[in-house]
Formats: sequence, C-alpha cells, structure tokens
Amino acid sequence: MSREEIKRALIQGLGSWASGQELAASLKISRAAVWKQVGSLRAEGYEIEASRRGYRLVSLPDLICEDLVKAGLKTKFVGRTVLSYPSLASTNAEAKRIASSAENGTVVLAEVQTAGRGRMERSWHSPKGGVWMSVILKPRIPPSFAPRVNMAAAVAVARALEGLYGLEVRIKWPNDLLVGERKISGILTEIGAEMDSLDYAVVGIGINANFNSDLFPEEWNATSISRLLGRDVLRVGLVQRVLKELEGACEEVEASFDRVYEEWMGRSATLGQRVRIITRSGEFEGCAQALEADGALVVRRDDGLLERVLAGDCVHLRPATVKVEE
Ligand code: BT5
Repeated sequence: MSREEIKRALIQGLGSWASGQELAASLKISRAAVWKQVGSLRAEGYEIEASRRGYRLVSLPDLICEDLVKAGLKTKFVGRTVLSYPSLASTNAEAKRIASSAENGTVVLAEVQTAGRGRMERSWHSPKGGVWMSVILKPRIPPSFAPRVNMAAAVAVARALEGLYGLEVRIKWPNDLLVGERKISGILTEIGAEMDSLDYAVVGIGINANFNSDLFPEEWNATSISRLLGRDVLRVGLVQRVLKELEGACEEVEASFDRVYEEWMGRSATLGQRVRIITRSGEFEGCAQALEADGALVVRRDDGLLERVLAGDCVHLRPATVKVEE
C-alpha cells in the first residue's frame, strides 16, 4: 500500500523534490520504510534521485500501468477505470468478458498479448514494447451505427500519431493505419447488442510502438513508431493521447457523424485505388470509388458492376502514393 502511495506522490510531483520526512509523515511510515520503497520503485525502472532535499522522480519507466496512465489523463470518462496486466491472451477477449458490467470508458491494457486477435480469426502479433489495449464504450447509438465507432477509432489513432510524432497516417480500408504503405496500427471493434440497442462496443487498438518491426515477416508490410522515428517513445503518453482523441471522436460521432466521416475519407489510402477485394464468397478486382457511411466500400468492378463490400480484405494493386522525383 505505502509503495503505491509513494509512487503516486512522486508521479504527481514529477521533477520536483519531496522531503523524506514529509513523505514519511503523510503516509504514517518511517523514513527507513520510505527509503526501502524508493529502492523497489527504482528496481522497476523509476529513476529517482535522492539528496538532502528528499526524493525526486526524474523519469518514468516505459511501463503502461494504471497509475501512470491516470496521472495527467485529461479525459471526461474514457480511462476512469484502467485495468493493466503484464500479460493477457487478448485485451479484446478480456474486455468482452467484463463489458456488460463495466463502466463506459473502461480501458484494458496488456504489456504483451499471447493470443492477440485480428479480424476474421487472424492472429495479431503483440510483443513487448507495443500498445495493446481495448476500450469499452457504451455510446447511445443503434447497433447499425457501430461501424461509426470503428471509424472514429481509426481517426482518433491517426490524430494521436500525427499530433505526437508528426507521422502522416492514412487509413486503408477497412481499418488499417498506414504510414507510407506500411501498417503501424490495426483496430478490431467487437460489439454486444440487442435488436435495437448497442450494449457495448469493445474497441481493440494495437499500435506497433517500441520494437523493431523488421522482425515480422516482410509480407505483413509492417512498421513501428520507433523504426520510423529512430527512437523509442514514452508509450504511456501515447496511450493517454489515444484515449483523449478516442473520447473526442466518439463524442463527435454521437452528435453528428459528418466530421469523422469526412476525415476518414480525407485520410483514405484506398479511395481512387485499383484494388483486389477478397471476401468469404470470392474475390474480384476494380477501382475503389466511395466509402458509405455504414463503412461499406463501393468498388467499380472491372466488368462494370458497382459492388458494395461490407466485410473483407483489400489489396492495393499499385502504391497509393506515387512519389514524383524532380
Ligand atoms: C487487425 O486485424 O488489424 C486488427 C488488429 C487488432 C489488434 C488489437 S491489439 C488490442 C486488441 N486485442 C486483440 O486481441 N486485438 C486487438 P487484421 O486486419 O486481420 O490484420 C491481421 C494480420 O496483420 C495478420 O494476419 C498478419 O498478417 C498481420 N499482423 C499481425 N500482427 C501484426 C502487427 N503487430 N503489425 C502489423 N501487422 C500484423
């Protein structure tokens, strides 16, 4: 208990000195006990200076835990409850398990996932250093509007990556986030619903942050933040920013879908591309012409037919950006 309290006190005063005597008095423990707890926090990676003035937290470890996420989180309801684990099979599976009794905005985080899930029963590789999280949302919208939450999540993560690191992020249908042609983040939204009301949406967000994506098979076309920036980032800051943007984008969606919809289209790497569409019932090629508000991609097939695709995979048949060398 006292360890958690010392941690909280030091995090709140990050960068400034807290006297050992005051810490001991306010927590009703001995100065020796404060010293012991500081030692164990150091072992966890908290860099804490000690001097005659007391203790000072100099830098945070690259950990994603409840205290660190909550310290300085500027949201209204997303992240009021944060559940963080060293390892989970899948944050989406855990979030779905608790969703019906969880409060709106509950966040489930794991340092690693041992059975991370992608769409259509695919697996999602989730090593240490990434951001693997699921957010339980309970917006007041009909179930048919659930794809809007999914689209809001993509826009939110794009805004966060762009705002924090200046990365130019585009969205590949249905919901991959790309930098250049490479995937930096994937989103999996799963819902629980009655006929006419949405009980919950579990928005699963995976972001390749601090690890070398070159270790993944080349055909995944993956990248990571640290690979692009040439340095690691503080993941807890990224989590906080994504939660803030997600809350904002979801509020926009409840008020009017227009802004998120326009931004999704503006960021699209798929519209205007020649694509191959692969669905459970077969595959075809054509030109991606439009995105409908229910998330369906409208493709002009090579045989001239217009096809609406609600679920499936999409391969870009030529690069979405053609760099013109002068
Ligand atoms: C997605 O699926 O892109 C959705 C991924 C959602 C992951 C999050 S992490 C937190 C939450 N908890 C979960 O269990 N899941 C969510 P999809 O479009 O189906 O892409 C999956 C495919 O991408 C795989 O078949 C691989 O080819 C490739 N892949 C696997 N891991 C990857 C990674 N870390 N980065 C890039 N590509 C990956």
